[in-house]
Amino acid sequence: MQDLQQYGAWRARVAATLDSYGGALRDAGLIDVAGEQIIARALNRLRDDRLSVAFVAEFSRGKTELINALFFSDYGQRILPSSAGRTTMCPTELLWDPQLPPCIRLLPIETRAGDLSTGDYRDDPESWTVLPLDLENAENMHATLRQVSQTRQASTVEAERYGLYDQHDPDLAASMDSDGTIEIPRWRHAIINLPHPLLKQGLVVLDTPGLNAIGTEPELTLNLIPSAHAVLFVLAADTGVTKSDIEVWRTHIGAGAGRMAVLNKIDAMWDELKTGPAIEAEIKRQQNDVARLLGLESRQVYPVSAHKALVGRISGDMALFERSRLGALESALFNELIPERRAIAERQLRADLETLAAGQQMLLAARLRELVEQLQELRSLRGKNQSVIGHMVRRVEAEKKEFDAGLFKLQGTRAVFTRLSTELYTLLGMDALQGRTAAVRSSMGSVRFATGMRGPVREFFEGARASLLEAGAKVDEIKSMMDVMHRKFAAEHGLTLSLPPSLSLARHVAEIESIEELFVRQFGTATLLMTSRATLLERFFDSIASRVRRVFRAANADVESWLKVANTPLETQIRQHRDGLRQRQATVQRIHDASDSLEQKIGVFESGQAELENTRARLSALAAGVTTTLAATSVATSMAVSAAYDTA
Ligand SMILES: Nc1nc2c(ncn2[C@@H]2O[C@H](COP(=O)(O)OP(=O)(O)OP(=O)(O)O)[C@@H](O)[C@H]2O)c(=O)[nH]1
Ligand SMILES: [Mg+2]
Repeated sequence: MQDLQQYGAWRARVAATLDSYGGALRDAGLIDVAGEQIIARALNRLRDDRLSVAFVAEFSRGKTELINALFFSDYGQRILPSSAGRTTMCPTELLWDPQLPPCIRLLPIETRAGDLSTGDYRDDPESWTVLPLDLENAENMHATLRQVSQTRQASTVEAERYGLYDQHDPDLAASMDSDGTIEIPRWRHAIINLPHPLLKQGLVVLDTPGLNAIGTEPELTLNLIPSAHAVLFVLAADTGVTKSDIEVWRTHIGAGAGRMAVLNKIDAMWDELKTGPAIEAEIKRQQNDVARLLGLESRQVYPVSAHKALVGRISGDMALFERSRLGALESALFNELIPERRAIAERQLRADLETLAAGQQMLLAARLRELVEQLQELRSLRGKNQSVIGHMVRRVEAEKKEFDAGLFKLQGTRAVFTRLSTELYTLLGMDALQGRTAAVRSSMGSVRFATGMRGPVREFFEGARASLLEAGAKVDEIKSMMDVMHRKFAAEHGLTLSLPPSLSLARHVAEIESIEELFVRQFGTATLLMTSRATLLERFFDSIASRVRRVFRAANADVESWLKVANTPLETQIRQHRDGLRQRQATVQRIHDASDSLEQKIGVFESGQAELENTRARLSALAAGVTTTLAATSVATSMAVSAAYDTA
């Protein structure tokens, strides 16, 4: 837990140093639109860096109890409802969004009748029922949070509409009550907004309902579980590993990075009639069994007692807490997660810093060059008569005219740029995507068999991928056109220009592919498909469409900001060069008119040059400060760095 707080503090320090570096660049006028974009994005990333941990398992394995024990024992009682039988009825997220008051937001189950996925509803506050949370009173808070286990009776017709009932599914048919109704969850999704210290640091906890609820909520399978940084799979020592446990593990989790298995309820083995070593051996044996069945190594399975850990923490019984072994799971969770998150953040920030420094150096170098040229020009005027100076005035003027003509020629390439940009936007058009989504939806409606529905969904993925690939090719085309234009312009006017940044859409293509993979995992095999699974598949497609829309929106945003900055190196340089020319013209003119003394002017330029050198040194020190804060592992060192930094 401390690790998470430290990571949060590290992020805050890096953000602070980065912010002052940005401020200094701005003051020195050495940052362009592209640079501003990099800083804003990096600061956002540091602020919103979330760490999500999902708990997935069959019902009653103790997921919720584990969450209570790991994160919320400081409330002095069980905060999320945990009890025998099915308890958590809807996916429940715990997080802190400072924009909202402490509350629980609940999405009614009836929304499952529509075409929208839970993800879509996130942007629509109207659809959620909001209940405030009374932070002062843990009892009241617990009572409000019991909403996540609420259910109600529904007719089979209604339940079928939500994809929650299927007469051909023997398990579901058995759940029918004598009056012909079945019990369904009251809510589809819950988001608990809580200003808890860990949640404030960016931790997001996802509790899921057990049983086939995981399989019926596409948002879980397609989005929340795959995107979680850690997934904890919970088994219980008293039930052992059942067939349905294995099924959940295979379809929804599987071995991989950030995946951990927990063997809960080891207190069931605390038999007073057995010796300590005998109990120990028993636990070890179960741990090995679990590992073998899940295809993990034994050390990747954590035996714990969530219940005893919670009791131990609440009652201050440290011996009991020790015996619960929760400590080992806790440190493994954070020791594994945080260094990795940090390494990713560090890598991104280093790349950002390099780009910023390169941009700054280029602008500085250009400005220095202008200064040096002007100084040379002024020095060459020493001892010259009026007419030579007059000649110089005309030469600068000619140079400026030529430059302006060059700018005019650039207008032509701008038109090409605009045309290509429009073509790019068309490829990524949201309307076209919406059209294709509707087409798949209607062709799904006309096939009665779920197996027949897979074709259109596959084509949908194919189409989405093709559009992104084509868009990527268009981006490359624009980039090479811009490169040529930059090189030509730089050569014609003797400027050094850096080439525009490049953009890759590969990560969006990869995301489409991973969504498709999840779809295939769940629906790809013919055997799993009952005819009546059609409603479920439709629900899934809605979620898939929603995810793909999000990918396209992200790709559009990338393209938009890239197009905005693609031109900036050229434009900033042009502006700087033109200002330089204008200034030269004015200076020479004033000396020609004898309103300024030559020596005085030379003095001004010389001190300007020295000042610029100073700025360069100061900015490199600031940039180095950010890098040191980035690398600082201990709080002490990085505090020292930021202290030194503040005085710099
Ligand atoms: N003996 C013992 N009981 C536990 C332990 N952890 C949880 N339980 C009990 O097991 C029951 C189920 O726990 P929950 O936390 O509700 O389980 P869940 O996995 O969240 O179940 P669903 O919400 O229904 O999916 C509750 O009665 C808990 O008190 C444990 O370590 N030891
Ligand atoms: Mg639960």
